[in-house]
Amino acid sequence: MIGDNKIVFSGVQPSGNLTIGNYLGAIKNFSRFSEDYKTFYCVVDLHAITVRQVPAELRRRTYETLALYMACGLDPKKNTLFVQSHVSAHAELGWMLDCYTMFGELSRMTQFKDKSQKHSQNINAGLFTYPTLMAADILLYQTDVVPVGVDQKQHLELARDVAERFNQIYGPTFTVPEGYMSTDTMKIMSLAEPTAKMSKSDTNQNAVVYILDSKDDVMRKFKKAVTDSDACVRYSEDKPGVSNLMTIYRAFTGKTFEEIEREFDGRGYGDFKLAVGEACADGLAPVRDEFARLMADKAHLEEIMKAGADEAAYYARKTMSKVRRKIGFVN
Ligand code: AQP
Repeated sequence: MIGDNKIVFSGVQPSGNLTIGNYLGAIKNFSRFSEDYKTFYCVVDLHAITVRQVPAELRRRTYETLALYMACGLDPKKNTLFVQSHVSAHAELGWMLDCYTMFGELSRMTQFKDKSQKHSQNINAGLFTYPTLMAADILLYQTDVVPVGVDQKQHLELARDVAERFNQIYGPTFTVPEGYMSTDTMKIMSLAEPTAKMSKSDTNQNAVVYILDSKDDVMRKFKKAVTDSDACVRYSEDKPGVSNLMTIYRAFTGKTFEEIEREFDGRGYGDFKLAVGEACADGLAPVRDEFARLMADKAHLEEIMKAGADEAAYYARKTMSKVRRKIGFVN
């Protein structure tokens, strides 16, 4: 708690162009907490380098991710917006928590297994200890609630386990965080392979809708989206393509699955895909416009980063001095 307010922390990696999965699964939910919680939203650049990044692109995407946070409705006056590498306590606590995390626990993480397969030439130690750095991000701010997509559930469980282990050894030190996963949009799937998560690093451009895609691109991608052969708009586990499009349509229109099924009863997939594309492009248009406006003033973005990092560092210092004392480091 800070004052009377519970604490919220979340982050997004500047590891590619952000997708509607990142938007619907995470960022769009962030602003729900702005009024009644103390919120920290971070651009997690330290996490991004677990996969090789082109330096100029990493720098540009760090600005872009911050601008997207704001374009998606996060007011820097109500939310602490900052860049992870600007607050050195993240890396410092990350190392300490490595020493309270078991090799076996990290070996079980599905993201590590997936990413090791995808990046078999670069299975670095950071990729392996990624979840401990994420635990440090969260525990540093004594976070109560972490809004994330369902793909991060396993990492969040690990953060809870590490916090409980540390508290058991040294007495109450960290708040044990809860996840917040919006049931509506927990996992948006690839348009080309609807049993796989939509991911910003997917190399198939038709599989992924980016927040900043033009309307033409959005429409084209939905037109090509993989469905099935029974030409019936119905939500069902054995219809992953259609169900994924219904989830996206519901998120942008607020309609229920029953309403969507009625709306497209007896109509082909062509009409349906067109409607999903329209709803998505229209929903993203204001974000795109605001993003362009914000990116035109880099100095302003830098001021926000700086103020956010100063504030985050203030709270991080409090946790770090407690942790150092408990572990037995000389002050
Ligand atoms: N497809 C998705 N559906 C719902 N939520 C999603 N998130 C990501 N993809 C989906 C959520 O977005 C937040 C930020 O994700 P991240 O940048 O930390 O990394 P990620 O989960 O690894 O996302 P990507 O897009 O798959 O990135 P790459 O390709 O770089 O690995 C998280 O809360 C995540 O749950």
